[in-house]
Amino acid sequence: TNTDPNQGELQEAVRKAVKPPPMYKVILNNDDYTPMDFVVDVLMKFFRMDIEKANQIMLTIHYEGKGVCGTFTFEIAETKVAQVNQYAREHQHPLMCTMEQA
Ligand code: TYC
Repeated sequence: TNTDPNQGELQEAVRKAVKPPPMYKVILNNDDYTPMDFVVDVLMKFFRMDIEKANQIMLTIHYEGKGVCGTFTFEIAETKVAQVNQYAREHQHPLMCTMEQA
């Protein structure tokens, strides 16, 4: 038995130190205008999917309204969202990328 009066604080510090970080899903949303091929390119370029996986996720988004591209820590998720939205705007497509806590 440890009778150290600091043991509680130490245990709490260790628990915090090993707690996994919150994770965020990066979501692509469907729209009526972005070409299917462009969405497939985005999934391959920014989420490193092969063409079969990219096609599968694109069709899930098309038929179900949205789909998960990946799950990341906050900073990585935020960067993916910004990069995809900038790329879509540069190509004048309304494609919308968002994130939500997993
Ligand atoms: N619905 C689009 C079309 O019919 C295709 C599309 C798929 C758009 C996924 C956005 O995130 C998206 N051209």
